This record gives sequence, structure tokens and C-alpha cells, in this order.
Amino acid sequence: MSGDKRVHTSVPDTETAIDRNLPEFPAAKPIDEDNYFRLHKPPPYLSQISRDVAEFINYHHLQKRKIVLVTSGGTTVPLENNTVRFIDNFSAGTRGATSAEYFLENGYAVVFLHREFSLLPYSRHYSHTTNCFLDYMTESKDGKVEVNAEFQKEMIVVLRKYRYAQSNNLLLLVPFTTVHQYLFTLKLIAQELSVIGSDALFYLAAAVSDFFLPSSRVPEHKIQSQESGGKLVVDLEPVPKFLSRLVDSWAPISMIVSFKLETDSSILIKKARGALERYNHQLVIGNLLQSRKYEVVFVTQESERWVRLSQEQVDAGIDIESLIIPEVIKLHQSSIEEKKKMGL
Ligand code: PAZ
Repeated sequence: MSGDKRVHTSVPDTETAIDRNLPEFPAAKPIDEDNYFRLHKPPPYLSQISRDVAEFINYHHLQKRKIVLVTSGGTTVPLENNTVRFIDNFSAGTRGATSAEYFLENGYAVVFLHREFSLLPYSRHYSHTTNCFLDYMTESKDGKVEVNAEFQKEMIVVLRKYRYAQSNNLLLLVPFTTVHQYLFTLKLIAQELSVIGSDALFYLAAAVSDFFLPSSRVPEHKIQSQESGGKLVVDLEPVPKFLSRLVDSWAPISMIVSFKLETDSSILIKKARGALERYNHQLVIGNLLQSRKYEVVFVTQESERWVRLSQEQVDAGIDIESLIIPEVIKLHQSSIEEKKKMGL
């Protein structure tokens, strides 16, 4: 038995294998958001997360600190309960992890709802996707492992920031793997955060699947190719439009920032504006897969404005999030003042 008390979401919940007693999910029409939460079982670990989140919010609210929920990484849609195959959404978690660091630097406490094993604030600088961690090490003359001289200066800065966030309890890590876990956890955290009203900010950078397989149709075991004549036909349902619930009922007073990812530049702004009109929240940040690290577009009810790194900034390794987050914080501050004037 392991002594690890952390929640791990990448281990499938095999208890909830195919269950014919569950009502069949309504097909071929837009799914009512509430149906989703009524017809699916919440993840078994949710009460543990609820306790951690409530404690974190109380602690920071007492100190009058603003709290941001940053979502990060892609969700999966498992095709089997003992999951061998799943559909994934693209995201390394760079946007979320980097943004979280800049929120922390600007005095926010951060609930980091992330795809388990995707990039995390601070450790992202030394991720296996950029280097093997052993490449940062060297052996000293007396046979000890040390950080290589060329990385010392940068690493001490990152280490200090990391320790500061840790020792001041400023960062709460909450994992998800599947879209199902993401939706239940988002709802839970949103409802807990709604208690602090306008002081809460939602920064939704996760890449969430638009389609899912209702639990009533997920088989327990690995799909066998001979059973289906060698073909696999996957019939997915649209994921409920949770953003409308978030804006209208889970956290109606808080400021909500969503992201829109496209690959075709000619539709980016139209899609971002469409999301804003549909959900009526405060800000959509549009980005293209190809250029997301260098430019984004802020779309609000009133305007569209590109935020771009200059070539010198790109060459100097500046994160675009260092430009995005101060802008988002300014908008959050105005939103707080506006809500306070309205007595909210
Ligand atoms: O994690 P990453 O840095 O590789 O990518 C970030 C992103 C493109 C997933 C994010 O900026 C984003 O656009 N998220 C929303 C995706 C969507 O439209 O669902």
C-alpha cells in the first residue's frame, strides 16, 4: 500500500463500468447542462477536493487576497472504463502554468485545475519537454550532484518564487484527466469561489473536449477489434455548454475569461465574438495554434485588441503571459469596482 494521499485522476475509476440501469443519454439534440450532472456520477474523490478548496478560499479571503482559478491542459474522453484508448485535446499546459506564475507574482492566490502530469507553475522551466532534468546537473570534484553553473542564476530565481508560493500556501493544485472529471470539478470550485463574488477570477485556458461519450455507453473492458468487424465507430455527444452555467448560475458575480483556440486565422475573431455573445461573459482571449506563444487577441463587448511580443522580446525569451496577465488584472480590477458600485 502506498502512503500517497494525493488525488490521482489518471487512474480510471473502474467501479463505474457500463451500467445498463443508468438512463440512456438523450441523443441528437443539444444536451441540457443540468442533465449532464443529473445523469452522471461525480468522481469519487470530489469531497476531498471540496474540503481542500474551501479551506484554501477561506484562508485567502480572510487575508483579503484575490483568488484566480486557472484551468490548464487538455481533457480526455475515455472510450473504455479500464482505459486503454481515449480521445485527447491538444494542450501542453504552457499557457496555464505560465499564467499562474504571473498571477502569483501579482499577489493572487491560484487554484490550478490542470490535466494531471501536464506542465505546472515553476517546474515547467525544467520540464522533460525542454530538457532531461539530468542535463541541469553536474558532478562536483568531491563527487556530489550540483546544478550546472550555467543554470545557477536562472534556477535560483525560479526556486525562490516556487518556495515563496509554497510556504505562503498560495498555490492549490487540483488535477483532472477526463472531461467528466473536469466538468464536475469546475462546477464544484466555481460554486465554492462564488462565495467571494467579484474577488474571484476565472481564467479558463484548458482545452476542453467539445464531444464526449455518456457513461451509459462506455464499455468496461478494452474494445475488441474482432467484435466490431475490424471497425471502430465512435458516436459522441456534444459536451454541455458549461460556460453558460458558470456565467449565469455557478459564479454570476465573478469575472470570467475564456480562451478560444482556432487554426484558421480567418474565423478566430468571429468565433471569439460568437462565444462572448453566446455566454455574455467579460473577455475571450483568442489564439491560433500556430502563433499562440507570440500573439493573442483580447475580444470584449466593446473592442478587439491584439497583444503581441516584439521580435526582440521573442529573442529574449519573454513569455507572452507577462503581457497578458497585467491586462487581465486591470480588467478584473475595473470589474470589481463596477460590481462594488452596484452593491454586489
Ligand atoms: O497549453 P498550451 O500552451 O500548449 O496551449 C494553450 C491553449 C492553446 C490550449 C490555450 O491558450 C487555449 O486556447 N485554450 C482554449 C482552447 C479551446 O478553444 O478550447
